[in-house]
Amino acid sequence: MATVFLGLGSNQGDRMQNLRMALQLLAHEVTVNRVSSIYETEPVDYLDQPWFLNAVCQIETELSPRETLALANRVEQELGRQRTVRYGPRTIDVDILLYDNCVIDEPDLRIPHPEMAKRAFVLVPLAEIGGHIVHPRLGTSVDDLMHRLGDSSQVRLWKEDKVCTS
Ligand code: PH2
Ligand code: MG
Ligand code: MG
Repeated sequence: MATVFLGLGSNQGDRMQNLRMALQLLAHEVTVNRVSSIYETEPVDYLDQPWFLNAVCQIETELSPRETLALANRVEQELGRQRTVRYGPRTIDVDILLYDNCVIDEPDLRIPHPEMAKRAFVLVPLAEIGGHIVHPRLGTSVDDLMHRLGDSSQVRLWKEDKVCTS
């Protein structure tokens, strides 16, 4: 059984619903153990796009890294993701951040996620559910990576407006 951390992001359509649906689809195939809070985050890399909702979940699975990638891609397709601009807007992005202590460097599959250590929108939710996890390439915990982080882009806890009818 592998313990895997997935990053989820959405900045098109009903962002919250997209995250919920992605988690539901994942839960059909793997055990979703923990889900971070949802954060509203300023776009990075490609700046001219709407703010994202981001979260991280921890799953347990018998799927191999490549099978987990196929599952992530399937969830993206089912939620109607169109691949247009690299780093650009998307209904849903499902990224493998960490897969046990695996280090994989293949053209279409890089684990740990090559960008994770420099992204606040990944490290803030990841630290919430896996701060003690050690990045297998850098040998540094997620908590420490967060403290050393140079990314000043905004990451705010997202509170849904709840309409109370009772
Ligand atoms: N994903 C990207 C590029 N930029 N910015 C934020 N805030 N959140 C994301 O999930 C994100 C991004 C490419 O995957
Ligand atoms: Mg991504
Ligand atoms: Mg992706």
